[in-house]
Amino acid sequence: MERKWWKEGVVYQVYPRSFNDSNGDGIGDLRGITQKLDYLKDLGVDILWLSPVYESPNDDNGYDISNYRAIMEEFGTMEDWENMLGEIHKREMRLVMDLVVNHSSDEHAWFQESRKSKDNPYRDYYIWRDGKNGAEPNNWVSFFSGSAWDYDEATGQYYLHLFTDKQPDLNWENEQVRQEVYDMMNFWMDKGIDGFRMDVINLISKTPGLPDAEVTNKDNKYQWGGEHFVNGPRFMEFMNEMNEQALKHYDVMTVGETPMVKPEDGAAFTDEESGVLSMVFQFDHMEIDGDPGSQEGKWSVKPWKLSKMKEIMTNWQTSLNGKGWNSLYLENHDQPRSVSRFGDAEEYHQESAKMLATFYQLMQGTPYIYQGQEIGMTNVQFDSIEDYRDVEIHNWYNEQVTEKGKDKQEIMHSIFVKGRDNARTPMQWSDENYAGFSDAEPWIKVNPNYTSINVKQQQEDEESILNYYKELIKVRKSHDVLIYGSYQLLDPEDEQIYAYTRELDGEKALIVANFTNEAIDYSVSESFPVEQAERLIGNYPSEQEEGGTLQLKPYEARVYRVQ
Ligand code: ISL
Ligand code: CA
Repeated sequence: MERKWWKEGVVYQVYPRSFNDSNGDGIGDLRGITQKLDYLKDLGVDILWLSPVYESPNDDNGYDISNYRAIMEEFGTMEDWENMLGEIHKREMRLVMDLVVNHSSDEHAWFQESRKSKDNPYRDYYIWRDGKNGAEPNNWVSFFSGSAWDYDEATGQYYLHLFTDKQPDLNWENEQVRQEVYDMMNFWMDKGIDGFRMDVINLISKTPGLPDAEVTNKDNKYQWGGEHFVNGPRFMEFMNEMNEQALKHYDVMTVGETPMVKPEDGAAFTDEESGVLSMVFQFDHMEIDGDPGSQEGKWSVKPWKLSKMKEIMTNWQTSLNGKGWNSLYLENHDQPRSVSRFGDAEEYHQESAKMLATFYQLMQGTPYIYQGQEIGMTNVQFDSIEDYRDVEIHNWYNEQVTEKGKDKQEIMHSIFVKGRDNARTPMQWSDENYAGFSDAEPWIKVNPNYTSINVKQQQEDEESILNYYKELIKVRKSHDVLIYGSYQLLDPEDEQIYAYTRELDGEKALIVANFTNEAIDYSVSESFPVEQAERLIGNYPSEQEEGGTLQLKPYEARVYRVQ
């Protein structure tokens, strides 16, 4: 396996709108990020991934880009951005930018032209079709509820948008579009960035003819059309071209956000010989508490099983071992907070947050930390739908409550558990007003628990989640076995303890994580001689135990090593 800086590093995701506001307008910004670089360096992260900071009308908080080569006014200027990049590099960290090219904003100049007339030179930059029998060209549902098509009066045709109606899909079949994208990527790489996180990149190629989706849910007017655009027919061809014309000329990392991707696909996409991406974000483990396989399924609230989590993670670990490379994450700006989701944010906040960090960061792959995760930020509940900002939440609420008349309480509950705004409340820096995020009222409400969960308090507390993250990052970095070692699952059926080993050139590590609020005696498999092992880290003070049985406390996690 090849050594790479992006395999050894830890990535920290910044959602700029909610990270740090430097000028008191209630919106996070680039200077705000620059002010916090020492904090990030001290945490031990190597790579920053910035969610989009390009010019945007913010229908989907920057994932709707109206100019790929300009900075969003609310976030600052190109000079601020260049200064930030310089400061990142000065600290020997790297910067990964978001690349959102499945779609643009409808306010992008290309779309403004495209919609003018059928013979406009930009018409074919997007996906326009005639209606069918007075209705949409096909039955596809949008990721964010309703039809994936919008009718445009000016020319009497429909355009495709897999996301909101302000995010028209770019037509990758058009060679000029692809060239524009590669040129734009080169523009940013020439400025010195270190990689891209590619938004829904495996949706760029659609089945020719855009056929109807199979009707899988008769109650719905529109259907999940994934079979016609997930890992579509020309996806690998386009990605190879992108590598040829842009990526391969720079020392950059890439991570593809790839919904519905399976381990076989992940292995092929990231293959060291024939792959097209450094790594992918898979979603199998994020669908564990819903109905997998469609976008609507995310809103169901289902109990999840540890044995299923093991099956999923292990499948990804073993399918990519020796071929490609995994990304490791429990949170991002689209997902609920992990301590609320997989831990116990009430009774065992600190213990379970540390346990979760230990469990996922020591697998084979590059660990990602989402802002606030390192202090155990939790989900939030706003009583009024008006306090939510996310377009996905509003579309879901309108469809279910306003249009279908579903029970309001039930829909609000699904939003409390699954809504994306759980991850988008302002970063909790201190117990001052607005959590120290801003001097003014933020664009979205602060989670009221900022008085007890915040960076300042955790910096002062040796036992804090924040300090544990620092230690964990150091432990991973100082042991190759934790980075490059192969992964073996122990006790697949155990519903309480997640235990696995890592192995590299005769060196072995054991990671044990108690996912329950009970004390459990766990006897370690004879394949790992725990009595002779050195303890590397744990979230409780260490104790002497006899034999190969570990007396684990609620949400306890431990790591051992033998040589
Ligand atoms: O948010 C999700 C779960 O509700 C995901 O399914 C998400 O819609 C999907 O992963 C695509 O996400 C990405 O593209 C979207 C944008 O809204 C998300 O923030 C982004 O991460 C459209 O650009
Ligand atoms: Ca600001």
